[in-house]
Amino acid sequence: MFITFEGGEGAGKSTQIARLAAHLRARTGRSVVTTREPGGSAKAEEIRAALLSGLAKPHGPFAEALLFSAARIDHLDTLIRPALARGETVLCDRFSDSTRAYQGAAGGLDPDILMRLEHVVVGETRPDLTLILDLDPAAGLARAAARAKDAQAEGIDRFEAEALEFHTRLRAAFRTIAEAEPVRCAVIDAGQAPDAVEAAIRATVAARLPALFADARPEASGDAA
Ligand code: Z5A
Repeated sequence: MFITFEGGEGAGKSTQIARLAAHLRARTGRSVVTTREPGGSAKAEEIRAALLSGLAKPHGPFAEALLFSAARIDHLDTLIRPALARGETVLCDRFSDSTRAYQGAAGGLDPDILMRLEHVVVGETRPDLTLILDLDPAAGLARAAARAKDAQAEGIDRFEAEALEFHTRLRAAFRTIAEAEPVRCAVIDAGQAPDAVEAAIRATVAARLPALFADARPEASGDAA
Protein backbone atom coordinates (compact mmCIF):
# COMPACT_ATOMS: atom_id res chain seq x y z
CA MET A 1 0.00 0.00 0.00
CA PHE A 2 1.17 3.50 -0.84
CA ILE A 3 -0.06 6.24 1.52
CA THR A 4 0.82 9.90 1.01
CA PHE A 5 0.51 12.81 3.44
CA GLU A 6 -0.22 16.27 2.08
CA GLY A 7 -1.01 19.73 3.44
CA GLY A 8 0.52 23.11 4.11
CA GLU A 9 3.53 24.08 6.20
CA GLY A 10 3.53 22.89 9.79
CA ALA A 11 0.37 20.82 9.34
CA GLY A 12 1.94 17.93 11.25
CA LYS A 13 2.80 15.54 8.42
CA SER A 14 6.19 14.46 9.80
CA THR A 15 4.74 14.03 13.30
CA GLN A 16 1.84 11.91 12.08
CA ILE A 17 3.84 9.79 9.62
CA ALA A 18 6.09 8.66 12.48
CA ARG A 19 3.04 7.82 14.63
CA LEU A 20 1.21 5.94 11.87
CA ALA A 21 4.37 4.02 10.95
CA ALA A 22 4.76 2.85 14.55
CA HIS A 23 1.09 1.85 14.69
CA LEU A 24 1.20 -0.06 11.40
CA ARG A 25 4.42 -1.85 12.35
CA ALA A 26 2.82 -2.98 15.60
CA ARG A 27 -0.54 -3.95 14.13
CA THR A 28 0.09 -5.31 10.63
CA GLY A 29 3.40 -7.10 11.06
CA ARG A 30 4.44 -5.73 7.67
CA SER A 31 7.50 -3.66 6.86
CA VAL A 32 6.73 0.04 6.74
CA VAL A 33 8.96 2.51 4.89
CA THR A 34 8.74 6.22 5.66
CA THR A 35 10.06 8.69 3.14
CA ARG A 36 9.60 12.26 1.92
CA GLU A 37 9.50 14.53 -1.10
CA PRO A 38 11.38 16.25 -2.43
CA GLY A 39 14.01 13.71 -1.44
CA GLY A 40 13.90 10.15 -0.21
CA SER A 41 16.79 8.94 -2.40
CA ALA A 42 20.37 10.18 -2.70
CA LYS A 43 19.91 11.98 -6.03
CA ALA A 44 16.52 13.38 -5.03
CA GLU A 45 17.99 14.77 -1.78
CA GLU A 46 20.57 16.68 -3.86
CA ILE A 47 17.76 18.20 -5.93
CA ARG A 48 15.86 18.99 -2.69
CA ALA A 49 18.74 21.10 -1.42
CA ALA A 50 18.74 23.17 -4.62
CA LEU A 51 14.96 23.61 -4.63
CA LEU A 52 14.61 24.64 -0.98
CA SER A 53 17.53 27.08 -1.27
CA GLY A 54 15.47 28.95 -3.88
CA LEU A 55 17.99 28.30 -6.67
CA ALA A 56 15.26 27.48 -9.20
CA LYS A 57 12.76 30.16 -8.14
CA PRO A 58 13.93 32.79 -10.70
CA HIS A 59 13.25 30.26 -13.48
CA GLY A 60 9.55 30.04 -12.61
CA PRO A 61 7.08 27.31 -11.59
CA PHE A 62 7.55 25.17 -14.71
CA ALA A 63 11.29 24.83 -14.08
CA GLU A 64 10.58 24.06 -10.42
CA ALA A 65 7.96 21.47 -11.39
CA LEU A 66 10.52 19.82 -13.69
CA LEU A 67 13.05 19.64 -10.86
CA PHE A 68 10.48 18.22 -8.39
CA SER A 69 9.63 15.71 -11.13
CA ALA A 70 13.28 14.76 -11.68
CA ALA A 71 13.60 14.11 -7.95
CA ARG A 72 10.33 12.11 -7.98
CA ILE A 73 11.48 9.88 -10.86
CA ASP A 74 14.61 8.86 -8.94
CA HIS A 75 12.63 8.42 -5.70
CA LEU A 76 10.04 6.23 -7.44
CA ASP A 77 12.62 4.14 -9.27
CA THR A 78 15.04 3.56 -6.42
CA LEU A 79 12.85 3.50 -3.32
CA ILE A 80 9.05 3.58 -3.72
CA ARG A 81 8.46 1.03 -6.49
CA PRO A 82 11.00 -1.52 -5.16
CA ALA A 83 9.45 -1.27 -1.66
CA LEU A 84 5.91 -1.71 -3.01
CA ALA A 85 7.08 -4.66 -5.10
CA ARG A 86 8.39 -6.31 -1.91
CA GLY A 87 4.93 -5.91 -0.33
CA GLU A 88 6.00 -3.14 2.04
CA THR A 89 3.80 -0.25 3.09
CA VAL A 90 5.18 3.11 1.96
CA LEU A 91 4.29 6.30 3.85
CA CYS A 92 5.43 9.39 1.95
CA ASP A 93 5.56 12.98 3.25
CA ARG A 94 4.28 14.88 0.18
CA PHE A 95 3.99 13.56 -3.39
CA SER A 96 2.49 14.72 -6.67
CA ASP A 97 -0.44 16.60 -5.06
CA SER A 98 2.17 19.03 -3.70
CA THR A 99 3.26 19.80 -7.28
CA ARG A 100 -0.38 20.36 -8.22
CA ALA A 101 -0.89 22.69 -5.24
CA TYR A 102 2.44 24.57 -5.00
CA GLN A 103 3.51 24.89 -8.65
CA GLY A 104 -0.03 24.65 -10.06
CA ALA A 105 -2.77 26.31 -8.03
CA ALA A 106 -0.54 28.59 -5.95
CA GLY A 107 2.33 29.00 -8.44
CA GLY A 108 0.20 29.60 -11.54
CA LEU A 109 1.45 26.73 -13.74
CA ASP A 110 -1.06 25.56 -16.36
CA PRO A 111 -2.96 22.55 -14.91
CA ASP A 112 -2.96 20.81 -18.28
CA ILE A 113 0.85 20.84 -18.40
CA LEU A 114 0.98 19.62 -14.80
CA MET A 115 -1.36 16.71 -15.40
CA ARG A 116 0.61 15.61 -18.47
CA LEU A 117 3.84 15.82 -16.48
CA GLU A 118 2.31 13.83 -13.61
CA HIS A 119 1.09 11.17 -16.04
CA VAL A 120 4.62 10.70 -17.42
CA VAL A 121 6.39 10.79 -14.03
CA VAL A 122 4.02 8.88 -11.76
CA GLY A 123 2.44 6.49 -14.28
CA GLU A 124 0.55 3.75 -12.47
CA THR A 125 2.23 4.34 -9.09
CA ARG A 126 -0.63 6.36 -7.66
CA PRO A 127 -1.24 6.50 -3.91
CA ASP A 128 -3.86 4.10 -2.52
CA LEU A 129 -4.71 6.75 0.07
CA THR A 130 -3.82 10.42 0.44
CA LEU A 131 -4.32 12.03 3.85
CA ILE A 132 -4.69 15.78 3.49
CA LEU A 133 -3.87 17.48 6.79
CA ASP A 134 -6.00 20.60 6.72
CA LEU A 135 -4.95 23.55 8.88
CA ASP A 136 -5.40 27.31 8.97
CA PRO A 137 -2.24 28.50 7.15
CA ALA A 138 -1.44 31.14 9.79
CA ALA A 139 -1.44 28.41 12.47
CA GLY A 140 0.76 26.17 10.32
CA LEU A 141 3.31 28.91 9.66
CA ALA A 142 3.36 29.75 13.40
CA ARG A 143 4.05 26.09 14.24
CA ALA A 144 6.84 25.92 11.64
CA ALA A 145 8.37 29.16 12.96
CA ALA A 146 8.22 27.95 16.58
CA ARG A 147 9.88 24.68 15.59
CA ALA A 148 12.65 26.54 13.72
CA LYS A 149 13.24 28.76 16.76
CA ASP A 150 13.39 25.74 19.10
CA ALA A 151 15.89 24.01 16.81
CA GLN A 152 17.85 27.24 16.25
CA ALA A 153 17.56 26.46 12.56
CA GLU A 154 19.28 28.60 9.94
CA GLY A 155 16.06 30.17 8.71
CA ILE A 156 13.00 29.63 6.59
CA ASP A 157 13.09 27.97 3.18
CA ARG A 158 11.98 29.18 -0.24
CA PHE A 159 8.33 28.13 0.22
CA GLU A 160 7.88 29.13 3.86
CA ALA A 161 8.99 32.61 2.77
CA GLU A 162 5.93 33.04 0.54
CA ALA A 163 3.19 35.41 1.70
CA LEU A 164 0.17 34.23 3.70
CA GLU A 165 -1.96 34.66 0.58
CA PHE A 166 0.12 31.97 -1.21
CA HIS A 167 -0.44 29.59 1.70
CA THR A 168 -4.17 30.35 1.69
CA ARG A 169 -4.29 29.38 -2.01
CA LEU A 170 -2.46 26.17 -1.11
CA ARG A 171 -5.04 25.21 1.47
CA ALA A 172 -7.84 25.74 -1.04
CA ALA A 173 -5.91 23.73 -3.64
CA PHE A 174 -5.54 20.71 -1.37
CA ARG A 175 -9.24 20.85 -0.48
CA THR A 176 -10.12 21.01 -4.18
CA ILE A 177 -7.97 17.95 -4.88
CA ALA A 178 -9.78 16.07 -2.07
CA GLU A 179 -13.18 17.04 -3.46
CA ALA A 180 -12.20 15.95 -6.97
CA GLU A 181 -10.80 12.56 -5.84
CA PRO A 182 -12.81 11.51 -2.77
CA VAL A 183 -12.00 7.81 -3.12
CA ARG A 184 -8.24 8.39 -2.92
CA CYS A 185 -8.20 11.40 -0.58
CA ALA A 186 -9.37 12.04 2.98
CA VAL A 187 -9.26 15.42 4.70
CA ILE A 188 -8.07 15.33 8.33
CA ASP A 189 -8.62 18.26 10.72
CA ALA A 190 -5.00 19.02 11.65
CA GLY A 191 -5.98 21.83 14.03
CA GLN A 192 -6.68 19.35 16.83
CA ALA A 193 -4.18 18.12 19.42
CA PRO A 194 -1.65 15.57 18.05
CA ASP A 195 -3.35 12.59 19.73
CA ALA A 196 -6.72 13.52 18.22
CA VAL A 197 -5.17 13.91 14.75
CA GLU A 198 -3.50 10.52 15.18
CA ALA A 199 -6.80 8.90 16.16
CA ALA A 200 -8.54 10.39 13.10
CA ILE A 201 -5.76 9.11 10.84
CA ARG A 202 -5.86 5.60 12.33
CA ALA A 203 -9.64 5.45 11.89
CA THR A 204 -9.39 6.65 8.27
CA VAL A 205 -6.66 4.16 7.38
CA ALA A 206 -8.60 1.29 8.98
CA ALA A 207 -11.79 2.25 7.13
CA ARG A 208 -10.20 2.93 3.74
CA LEU A 209 -7.55 0.19 3.64
CA PRO A 210 -8.95 -2.81 5.53
CA ALA A 211 -6.66 -5.16 3.55
CA LEU A 212 -3.70 -3.73 5.47
CA PHE A 213 -5.09 -5.29 8.64
CA ALA A 214 -5.95 -8.70 7.15
CA ASP A 215 -3.29 -10.37 9.33
CA ALA A 216 -3.57 -7.82 12.15
CA ARG A 217 -2.20 -8.60 15.58
CA PRO A 218 -4.49 -7.92 18.52
CA GLU A 219 -4.17 -4.36 19.76
CA ALA A 220 -1.85 -4.19 22.77
CA SER A 221 -3.09 -2.31 25.82
CA GLY A 222 -1.88 1.29 25.60
CA ASP A 223 -1.92 1.08 21.79
CA ALA A 224 -5.56 2.15 21.51
CA ALA A 225 -6.36 5.17 19.34
N1 Z5A B 1 7.10 21.19 -2.58
C1 Z5A B 1 6.66 21.71 -3.78
O1 Z5A B 1 6.61 22.93 -3.94
N2 Z5A B 1 6.33 20.86 -4.80
C2 Z5A B 1 6.42 19.50 -4.67
O2 Z5A B 1 6.10 18.77 -5.62
C3 Z5A B 1 6.86 18.99 -3.39
C4 Z5A B 1 7.19 19.85 -2.39
C5 Z5A B 1 6.96 17.50 -3.21
C6 Z5A B 1 9.27 20.84 1.28
O3 Z5A B 1 9.50 21.36 2.54
C7 Z5A B 1 8.76 22.00 0.46
O4 Z5A B 1 8.71 21.64 -0.93
C8 Z5A B 1 7.35 22.31 0.87
C9 Z5A B 1 6.52 22.17 -0.38
C10 Z5A B 1 7.49 22.10 -1.49
N3 Z5A B 1 7.22 23.64 1.32
N4 Z5A B 1 7.80 24.16 2.24
N5 Z5A B 1 8.35 24.72 3.06
P1 Z5A B 1 9.71 20.53 3.84
O5 Z5A B 1 9.71 19.07 3.54
O6 Z5A B 1 10.93 21.07 4.50
O7 Z5A B 1 8.51 21.03 4.72
P2 Z5A B 1 6.99 20.62 4.79
O8 Z5A B 1 6.69 19.45 3.93
O9 Z5A B 1 6.18 21.83 4.53
O10 Z5A B 1 6.78 20.12 6.23
P3 Z5A B 1 6.99 20.88 7.58
O11 Z5A B 1 6.93 22.36 7.49
O12 Z5A B 1 8.24 20.29 8.13
O13 Z5A B 1 5.73 20.53 8.43
P4 Z5A B 1 5.00 19.16 8.79
O14 Z5A B 1 5.86 17.97 8.53
O15 Z5A B 1 3.68 19.17 8.16
O16 Z5A B 1 4.82 19.34 10.36
P5 Z5A B 1 5.64 18.73 11.62
O17 Z5A B 1 7.10 18.88 11.38
O18 Z5A B 1 5.11 17.43 11.97
O19 Z5A B 1 5.14 19.76 12.73
C11 Z5A B 1 5.54 21.12 12.70
C12 Z5A B 1 5.62 21.62 14.17
O20 Z5A B 1 4.31 21.62 14.72
C13 Z5A B 1 6.48 20.74 15.07
O21 Z5A B 1 7.12 21.56 16.02
C14 Z5A B 1 5.46 19.83 15.74
O22 Z5A B 1 5.88 19.40 17.00
C15 Z5A B 1 4.24 20.74 15.85
N6 Z5A B 1 2.97 20.03 15.73
C16 Z5A B 1 2.70 18.94 14.96
N7 Z5A B 1 1.42 18.56 15.11
C17 Z5A B 1 0.86 19.44 15.97
C18 Z5A B 1 -0.47 19.58 16.50
N8 Z5A B 1 -1.47 18.73 16.17
N9 Z5A B 1 -0.71 20.60 17.34
C19 Z5A B 1 0.30 21.46 17.69
N10 Z5A B 1 1.57 21.39 17.24
C20 Z5A B 1 1.85 20.38 16.37
